[in-house]
Amino acid sequence: MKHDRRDFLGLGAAFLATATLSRSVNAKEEESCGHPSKTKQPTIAYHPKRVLSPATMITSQKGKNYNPVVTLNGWTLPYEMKEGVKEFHLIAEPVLREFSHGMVVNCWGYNGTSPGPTIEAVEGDRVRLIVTNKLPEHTTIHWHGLILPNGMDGVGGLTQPQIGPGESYVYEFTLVQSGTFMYHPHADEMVQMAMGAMGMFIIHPKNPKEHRVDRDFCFLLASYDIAPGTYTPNPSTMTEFNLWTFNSRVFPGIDAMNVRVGDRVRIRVGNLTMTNHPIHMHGHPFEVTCTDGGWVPKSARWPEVTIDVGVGQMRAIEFTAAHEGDWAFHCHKSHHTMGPMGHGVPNMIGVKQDDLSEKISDLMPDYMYMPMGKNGMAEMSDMADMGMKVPENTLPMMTGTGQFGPIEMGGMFTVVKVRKHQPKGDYKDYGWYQFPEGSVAKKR
Ligand SMILES: [Cu+2]
Repeated sequence: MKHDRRDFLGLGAAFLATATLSRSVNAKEEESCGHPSKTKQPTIAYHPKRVLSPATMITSQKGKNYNPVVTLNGWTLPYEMKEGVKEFHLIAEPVLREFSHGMVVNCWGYNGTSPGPTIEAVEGDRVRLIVTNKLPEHTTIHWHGLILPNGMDGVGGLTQPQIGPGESYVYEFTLVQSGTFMYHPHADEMVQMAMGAMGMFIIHPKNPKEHRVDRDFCFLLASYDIAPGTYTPNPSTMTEFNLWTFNSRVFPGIDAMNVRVGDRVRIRVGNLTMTNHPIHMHGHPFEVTCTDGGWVPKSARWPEVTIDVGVGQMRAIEFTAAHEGDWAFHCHKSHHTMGPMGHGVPNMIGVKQDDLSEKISDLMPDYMYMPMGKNGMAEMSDMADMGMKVPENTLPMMTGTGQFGPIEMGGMFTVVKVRKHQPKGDYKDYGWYQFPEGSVAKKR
């Protein structure tokens, strides 16, 4: 079933759907994947079931001989030490994820969030991962990139029986490598990953002096097809996704990466979408220092400002933050830095549309015609701000506002904030960069 926005954006002009139409699309979507979908905007604010309290953070970081990763808009899973084994509990379950202010999505994830919490451990650790399935169908977890006994690899049918709804399975193995890895189901993958079931698995080197950085960020790339006005991703979509996310968040809902001038910075990016993403960093050349296959030897590294992260791959990039400012960090496929509303509309660049609006409203008074992009799309950068009606639970195509005006992004985009005067021991976001006088490009 392809309930495409193109269907109601057709007729040779751009329309915005009415709420009625959106709801019928949503009802169809519920049938297609059997997931309990919301037909109304939830009235409660989104809260993950397990909020990482400051107390948890202190406990889980006490005595660590490594610098923990910062998961963008995410968290690290606490563990319990049981007779020398680090024991983690993962619960696969339906979750609500706020993608950005104004959009909440029915996802599948782990422990209350999608993506699930980051698992962090140290090379040489013995780990026990207890997986409980609260999804409506069977699942497994595959530990992507890990060297482990075959029976722990998590491929349903091939290396283990599927984990039925309500069942718990135990995975236990020793971590014999360090680097950046991922976890995801290897059971009905098409549906479960399209619904957001995935997470990161970070293994720090045994020797804390190896691969040491000051700031260590990580996130997963995920894509979704959620028809405007609806709440549930369509898992049958193969190429036509309309939401492109860092950790199931879209700009401006994505955390900035705050660093201090002089910091060695690592950003680990895993790709569990169905296409590649050329990830681009402004202002700082970087090197790829780690893939999901392991660390890249120093002699084999070269400078880049864009690195293509292929499907099922992980790339960790590193650079020394040298230049103060607000540096854009984004996927370079321009449609991947856009929100859903407005994709698939007819090309109106250069088309005279002055009387088209009246003609269409005569024919179809319930629809609102939007004279879209005669001179480009920038003129409709934030439809909601312009007082235009957008379907419920739907983000605009271009949004976000900086100190100089609209940023016109909406997908895989965030900012690396490099600051000279970031207070010691504090990486809070203190807002936009204060440009020295005379340092900003200006009108002549
Ligand atoms: Cu992309």
